[in-house]
Amino acid sequence: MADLIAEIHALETRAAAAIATAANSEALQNTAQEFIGKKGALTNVMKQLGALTPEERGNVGKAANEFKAKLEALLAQKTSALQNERFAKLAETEFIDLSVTPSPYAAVNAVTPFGGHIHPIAQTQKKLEDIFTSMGFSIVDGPQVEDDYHNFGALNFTDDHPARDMQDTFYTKTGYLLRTHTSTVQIRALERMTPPLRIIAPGRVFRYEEVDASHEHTFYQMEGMIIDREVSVGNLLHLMQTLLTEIFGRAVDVRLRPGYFPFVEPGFELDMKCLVCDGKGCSVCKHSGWVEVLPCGLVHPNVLKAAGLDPQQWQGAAFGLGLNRLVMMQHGIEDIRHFMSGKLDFLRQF
Ligand code: FA5
Repeated sequence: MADLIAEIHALETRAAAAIATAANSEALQNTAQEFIGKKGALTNVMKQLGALTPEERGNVGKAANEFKAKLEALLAQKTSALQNERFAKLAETEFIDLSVTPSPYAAVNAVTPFGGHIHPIAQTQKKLEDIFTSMGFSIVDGPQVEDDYHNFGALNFTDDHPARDMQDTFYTKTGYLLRTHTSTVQIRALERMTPPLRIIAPGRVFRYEEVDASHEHTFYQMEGMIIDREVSVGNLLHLMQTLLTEIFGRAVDVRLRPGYFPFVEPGFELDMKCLVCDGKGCSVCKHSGWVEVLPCGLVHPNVLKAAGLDPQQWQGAAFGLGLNRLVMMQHGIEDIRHFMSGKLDFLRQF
């Protein structure tokens, strides 16, 4: 019996030393297993109890229980000492200075701070606005939810006009629609301004459109209109040329074709040579080498009349620039869907 009790005391000395030198909680757990675990040293000692008298068994059992209780107390003490040590180290290495103003982009990209910037379409819109205001144009706006009169009726689309189908329209349940073009603002400007006038109207338009590389359901146009005593096709084409040369910083290849819009007469389609494929043919230009960007024409007398102007006294020219496509030409963007994708990798290039 005395041997077994001595063995328990020896275990106690070894265990206490192991606990004192344990470097982390894993080492502590191993020590606990080694001495008081199911297959540990104490269990081995207890296996020898069978050879003892009941009294001796009681004495050895008492020594074993005391050993176990001491060890558990030492383990608990060391665990809390190790934890305190760890927290003290963390407080040094992971110190956060709450008085420093954080970067607004820290959460977006913690590795490389990234400053937000203006969307490429808005950048070009701003550039165009500067060009036009320097030529005496005012910037005007109109609602995106419109009525039939401003989107179609006043623009010389009669009720059963087949050209209404040219622009697939989103209608609301209450008889309104999402404007399909910025030409609505021609009418809104004529209602509240007196000629002579020069306006541009950049804005968002919507079409119930099958989306592909060059067609979006939601895109941007910039309307332009001049009303004066004498306005000619020559004035209009000069304006278009100025606009494109200023934006691209050089002369770009364009072609002019007759185009039909009920609100202009004559009407033109001004196409740009596709700069995504340099006219060779791609999905943006539908393999034609040309992209429709700038339809235009002289304001139809019926539009002037609807606005209460005498077509004998006043003439007008107007254009409806497709902003997304112009920006695609500027930067060689091969798919219109990138603009609204929200992809930062795309946006960061501009
Ligand atoms: C119009 O919207 C006329 N209001 C333009 C106009 C104004 C003509 C003034 C004459 C006088 P159109 O539907 O062709 O026309 O659209 C004009 C431009 O918007 C197109 O040349 C094209 O660049 C762009 N566009 C048209 N549909 C889409 C679309 N689904 N996605 C992206 N761009 C489009």
